Amino acid sequence: MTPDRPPTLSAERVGVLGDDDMQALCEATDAAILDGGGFGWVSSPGRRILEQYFRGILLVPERALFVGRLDGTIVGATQLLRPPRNNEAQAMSATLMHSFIAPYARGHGLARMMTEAVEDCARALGYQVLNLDVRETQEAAIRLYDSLGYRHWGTHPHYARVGGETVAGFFFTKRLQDRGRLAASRPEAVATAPDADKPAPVPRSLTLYPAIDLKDGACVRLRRGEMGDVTVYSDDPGAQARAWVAAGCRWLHVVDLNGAFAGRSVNAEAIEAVIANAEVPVQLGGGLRDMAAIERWLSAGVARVILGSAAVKNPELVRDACRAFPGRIVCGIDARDGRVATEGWAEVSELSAVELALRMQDMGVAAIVFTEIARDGMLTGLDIAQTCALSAQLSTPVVASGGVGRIEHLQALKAASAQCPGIEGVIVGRALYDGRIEPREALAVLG
Ligand code: AMZ
Repeated sequence: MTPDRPPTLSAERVGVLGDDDMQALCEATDAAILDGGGFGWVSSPGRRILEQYFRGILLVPERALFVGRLDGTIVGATQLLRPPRNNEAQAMSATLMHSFIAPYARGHGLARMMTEAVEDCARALGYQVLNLDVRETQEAAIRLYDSLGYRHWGTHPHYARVGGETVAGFFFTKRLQDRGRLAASRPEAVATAPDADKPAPVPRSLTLYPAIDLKDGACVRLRRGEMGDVTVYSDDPGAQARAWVAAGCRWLHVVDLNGAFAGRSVNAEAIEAVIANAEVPVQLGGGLRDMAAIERWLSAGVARVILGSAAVKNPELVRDACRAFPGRIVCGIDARDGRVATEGWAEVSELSAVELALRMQDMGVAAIVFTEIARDGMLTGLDIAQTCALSAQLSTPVVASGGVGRIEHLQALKAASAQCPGIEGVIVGRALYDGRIEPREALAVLG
């Protein structure tokens, strides 16, 4: 940076982190932690952990990572956390956390820019309130939040131990929406507001996961998971992946069907073709039953792995995997009459879907994909009531699956998600392949 040129500043949400950005982010984080401020850690956890942590954030739908750049280099970061959404009150508020700027980049106003970027994002997602907490020793941050209109509403006297000292923590909150927006959700709060008839808050967007189910190397769809009732749609999984991405899809959902029956990956070549051709994150399930298989696919470029049978039969594996790969382990719960099926759905266990989901949530899975087997491939509509009931008992996001046949089914899910904010996305297979639903139309409805 030359002294006579003002620095360029920017704050943005990041979706992927290249090597240079990751390096700069870890360095800035380390410097901020060593300086004693602005992050959850009180001592440096080391480069490997930091890297794992940031990669994990990018894969957890409930978290959004924002970075601040000084002359193009990342020098700080903050996160928007969309907390458990079990009820309406929780669904109203988001949290700003782990905000920091490296000591060498302070004084330019980047922290303010990042905070405003987070606020804009939270506002666009329909949140009414942004909460945050900060140590009493972080005086610059306290001044900043004060000047941005945050209200200090509480103090925790034993908030953190820093350098052998106990320090207090301050809790701040800010109302994000204008009075018109607020009126839509709490009419009594602004009964006298002249603009009380403004529309309701923007509902959150749902992720569309187009399904690539692989059988004998080809892209297929089954009906109710029966291997005998199969429709082959493409014998080129790589081309199929490209097609869904070209149509605007931001994720791919891949299942190795032979693998789910065999208990090990069978369609490895086809999966590799999908990974090589997908410019978007891929989640993969089917036949992943041990740590070696999980590691293999995560290091081969899969963003998240889905564990189904292992969740029922080997929960310790799920726990260990969640610890080793935070944010990258998803549980697939496939239910027949509310009971969980395994081994390619050939076996039905005694376990209820809700029981398993709660256990998996405790293990730390990033999301739960819930499939109603009776509807899968039948085009008759999702089991929205069951999916909502499940998500209402969880703080982990739920992806709905099984039965989408028409655009109205997605509209119904979107409408239901206002009451069930834990629903994060939906898997669509046959209806997309048959052209009953156009990807762009689906993305427009869900987005
Ligand atoms: O259609 C089926 N018979 C089927 C299917 N789609 N069987 C399993 N699966 C999927 C699950 C989950 O994503 O929905 O395979 C995954 C689970 O595999 P596993 O091997 O972990 O149980």
